[in-house]
Amino acid sequence: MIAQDVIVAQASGNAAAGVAVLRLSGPGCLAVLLSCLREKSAIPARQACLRHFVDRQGELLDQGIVLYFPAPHSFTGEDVVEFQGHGSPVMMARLVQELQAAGARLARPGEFSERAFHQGKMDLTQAEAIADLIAAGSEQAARSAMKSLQGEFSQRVHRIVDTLTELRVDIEAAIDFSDQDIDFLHSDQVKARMTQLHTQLSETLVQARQGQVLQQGASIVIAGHPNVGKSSLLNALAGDEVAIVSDRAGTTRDIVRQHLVIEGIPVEVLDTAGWRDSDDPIEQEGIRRALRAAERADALLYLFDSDAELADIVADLQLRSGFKPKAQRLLLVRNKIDTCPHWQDSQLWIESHPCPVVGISATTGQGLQGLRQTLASILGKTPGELPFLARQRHVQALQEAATHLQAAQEQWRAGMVDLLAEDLRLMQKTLGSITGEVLADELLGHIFSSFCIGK
Ligand SMILES: Nc1nc2c(ncn2[C@@H]2O[C@H](COP(=O)(O)OP(=O)(O)O)[C@@H](O)[C@H]2O)c(=O)[nH]1
Ligand SMILES: [Mg+2]
Repeated sequence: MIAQDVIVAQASGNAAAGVAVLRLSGPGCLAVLLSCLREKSAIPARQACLRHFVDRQGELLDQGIVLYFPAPHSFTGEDVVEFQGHGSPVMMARLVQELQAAGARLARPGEFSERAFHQGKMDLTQAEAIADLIAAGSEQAARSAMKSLQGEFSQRVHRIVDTLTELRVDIEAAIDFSDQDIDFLHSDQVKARMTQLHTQLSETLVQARQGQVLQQGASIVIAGHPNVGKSSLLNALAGDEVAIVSDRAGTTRDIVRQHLVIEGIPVEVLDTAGWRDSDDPIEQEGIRRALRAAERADALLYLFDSDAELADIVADLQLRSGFKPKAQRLLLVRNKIDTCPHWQDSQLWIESHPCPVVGISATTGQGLQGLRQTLASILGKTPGELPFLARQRHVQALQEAATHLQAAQEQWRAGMVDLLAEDLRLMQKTLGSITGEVLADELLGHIFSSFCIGK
């Protein structure tokens, strides 16, 4: 796909700053910019040139640096020219208007990246990584995005596809030579490749799931009875007086939200109204919202007082009618252990799932570090290598590929060679959607339109 028109957008954020960057891309973009410059002399490639930006009457609007990147050695792979002017949002908007009058069109969100993708400058995961790097909610998320941008995720997918292609060649051979005595289908080579494929896919899926947590962030809800110290815990995690703490039950009603980074994961922590029977309609609404948030949470911290019995806790969790938190997302937190020194962390089986029980003191800070680590592991973080960043779309595609592989393995064992070949073909198609090799245009458009303008 070759774009014919020249697009323009401010590539830097739209805030007052020392410098702002306008970017134009497309054949003839240099001529468009030149028509708005006082100096008509040529702009050499990749060299900074000081120029004066004028309006149609020749009045000076801004002065700045012009940089020209002829195709194909540019971000989009097309001719690209940049004007680095003063970071005045008002003047930048005016310069964009002038460039539009000179023949450029305002870029759609993500259109620069979209053109880079179509020109083969990067694949889809890399283009998505740029958007995710810019939007990263923590340093770890940003570093993970850099890994994906460098192509680490794509390379992994390509390696899986390589193994898959080799396997498909073997299977085709098995089909071609099916009338011979040799059992091609169950040769050591095919066996080894099946196993390798399974290992590669599972390892990539584990990493992608972790990368997705970093990309999306997670929501953590603090729930429990009144006065157990929920608001105190939010404040302790935030290191700030975010929520009102009081020994009066029923203080917190509205949900109090705070964005934080816990063990490198961008999270939003929600402090909610304490669960109890109340006649006050406002408090009742607060409790209803608390339960709804708790059900949706990626991790639910259920807080209770240091002297509470664990059996009562479980009963209490099960008592709330219609409330079903997922056991694997549940973390039981015994607060105020400063008043009860003989406490040890443990675990409790709920719905045949081991739920960690950790002791903390929101007042003294004791146990908070352990709580952060346990939380991070509930959110899917495992120690070791920093994962590449991934999106929900990628995880879904990998899961789908795993389903095709499983079906393929069953056909393989049953000796159904044609069905096996078809499952492998579907698997390859699914993997191709991750890097964008096979993806419908409207899906591509949808992905790029979620980027911001100037990207
Ligand atoms: N000793 C002790 N008191 C605490 C601790 N955390 C909270 N409190 C006290 O418990 C009371 C209720 O705290 P608050 O955070 O408002 O509870 P919430 O109703 O669950 O939000 C306040 O008087 C807090 O000072 C703790 O770790 N140790
Ligand atoms: Mg509170």
